[in-house]
Amino acid sequence: MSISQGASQRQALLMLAPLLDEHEKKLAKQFDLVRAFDSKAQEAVLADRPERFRAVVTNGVMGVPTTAVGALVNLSLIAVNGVGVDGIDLDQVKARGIRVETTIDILTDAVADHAVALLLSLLRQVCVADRFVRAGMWRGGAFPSLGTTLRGQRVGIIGLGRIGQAIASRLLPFGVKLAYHNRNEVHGCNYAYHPNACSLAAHSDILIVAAAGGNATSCLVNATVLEALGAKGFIVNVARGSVIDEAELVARLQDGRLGGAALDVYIDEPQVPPSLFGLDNVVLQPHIGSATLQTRKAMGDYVVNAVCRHTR
Ligand code: 8YV
Repeated sequence: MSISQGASQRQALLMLAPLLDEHEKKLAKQFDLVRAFDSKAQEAVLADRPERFRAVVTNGVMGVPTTAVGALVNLSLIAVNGVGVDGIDLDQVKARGIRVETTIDILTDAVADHAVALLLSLLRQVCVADRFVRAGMWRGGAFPSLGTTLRGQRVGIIGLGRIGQAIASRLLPFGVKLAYHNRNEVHGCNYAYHPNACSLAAHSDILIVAAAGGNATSCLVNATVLEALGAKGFIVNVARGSVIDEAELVARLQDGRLGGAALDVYIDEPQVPPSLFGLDNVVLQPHIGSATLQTRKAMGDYVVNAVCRHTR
């Protein structure tokens, strides 16, 4: 075998989202990495021998657009650096027999930890108080408003999957009363089950959204649900922006029909409704639920192994 034959045997790997450097380096030893992180770059790649790709690496938000799956005629693996598959048309990939790997379980603890961090930040005004100190306002008098205790609150969790359950178990020691809404009642779970999000909201002081994104949950938290949560209600979203009617949420936070919100996710990331920026009753995060070094390393290891196993 000549050197040039050896080189040409390297497979091309399409990356629709980045991994940590160490993982990209590992993949680059074996594959010709072709990075296309935005729609323009994707269009160009798909116009240039798309049949060379057998595997795609992506993340939960990017998924793989249906047009890309259509063009990638030899695609047999989608490796998601995340757990969400709402950016993938599962019927389309199933019909083509394309395997989908996710980092299920690996990020559960990190996202659940962050949900609790967001909830406490919101109730105890951690970010507002931080801004108060940084602005030198403390010298002008004590911090003017009191926070809200978590103890004894009625917490409703929307989506009691792995992450929802991990959030629930972290909150129990705070002495909260837990209830949930889920597609189906979770067998063996003794938190109160509500068959719809509105009933859960009406019986909650705090709603935590941990449901998967996608058509089935699009705007599940709508005006009626937010109305039921009420003017003193708080909401935390670590799932997908699409699960909440974002325009309704923003309007209610602005005019006081909702107590407060802590958001890690938005409908059109990285766009965040600018009207939220001036509000003290919101905590805003740039989708970092799983973003600890340890978790991202474990996720990347899983993705690299999945790709290497599949393309051997
Ligand atoms: C991931 C996510 O970390 O798992 C998901 O679906 O949304 C995120 O928490 C994201 O995919 C980045 O890789």
